[in-house]
Amino acid sequence: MAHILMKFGGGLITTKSQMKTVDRDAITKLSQIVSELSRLDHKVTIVHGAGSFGHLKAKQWNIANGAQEDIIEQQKEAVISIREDMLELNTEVCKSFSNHNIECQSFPPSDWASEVGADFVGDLSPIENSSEDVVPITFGDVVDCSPPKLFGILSGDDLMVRIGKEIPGITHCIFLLGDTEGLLSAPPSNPNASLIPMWSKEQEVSGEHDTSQDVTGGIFLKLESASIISKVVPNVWFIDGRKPERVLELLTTGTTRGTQIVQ
Ligand code: IP8
Repeated sequence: MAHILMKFGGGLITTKSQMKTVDRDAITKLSQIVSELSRLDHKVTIVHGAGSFGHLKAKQWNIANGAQEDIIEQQKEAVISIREDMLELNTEVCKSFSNHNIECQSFPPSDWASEVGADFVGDLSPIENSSEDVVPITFGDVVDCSPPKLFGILSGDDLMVRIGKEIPGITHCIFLLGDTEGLLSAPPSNPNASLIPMWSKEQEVSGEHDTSQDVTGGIFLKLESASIISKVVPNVWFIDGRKPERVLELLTTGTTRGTQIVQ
C-alpha cells in the first residue's frame, strides 16, 4: 500500500485570472482518481491551492506582506473574506469527493496553523492520525502571524513540505499542475519549451513567476519544496493535473510522463 500526498494546484481547480471561478470538470476528474486510488487500498492525503479564491484579493490588499497601518481596516476585512472564500473552494472539493464516495476530513489552516513558510507553527498530528479510510484535506490559507505582521499567506506548497517530511510512511508526493506537463525547459508560453523528465536542484531552471496573479512563490517555491521533500519521500513528481490518470500509471508502473524530482 502506498501513501500518496497530492497537491491540487490552485490553477488546476480554479481559473486563476477570474475571481472565484471553480473548474468543476477538473475537480471531478481528480475525484475519480482519488476514488480509484482508495479502491486500490492506497492512503491519500490532499493539499490544495487557492487560485482565484485566494490570490486575487490577497494581491489587492497586500496580505502576504502583513499588516500595513494605512490600509489595516481593509486588510482585516480581506483576511476574513479570503478565509471564507477558501472554505468555499474547499467545500467544492469535498462535495465532489463525497459524490465519488470518498470520505474526507478538512483541516483549514486558519484554525490550527500560524506563521508562514515551511517553518510555520502547527500540529500535524490530527492529519497524521486521521482514520485509514478517510482522506485528510488541507489548503493554502491566510494564517495569523505574530506582530507586527499579524497575518500572512501560508502556501499549500509549505504544507506539502511539512506533511511530506513529518508524516511517516508517505511514499509518493505529487504536485498536480494546471498548465503544464511538468517542469519545462522554458516557460509554458514558449513554443520551444520541452518537458524535463528528471530534475535535481543542481539543474538551473528558467521559470517565470506570474506576480500579477500569484502571491506565493509560483514554480520556484514548488521546486524548492519538492527538492526538500525528495530527501525523505522516495517518489516526488510534478504531473499534469489535466491528465490525472498519469498518477495511476505512476502507481502501477513506477513511472509516467511528468518530471521526477530527485536528490
Ligand atoms: O495557492 C495560497 O496557497 P497556494 C493561499 O497553495 C492564499 O500558494 C490564500 C492565497
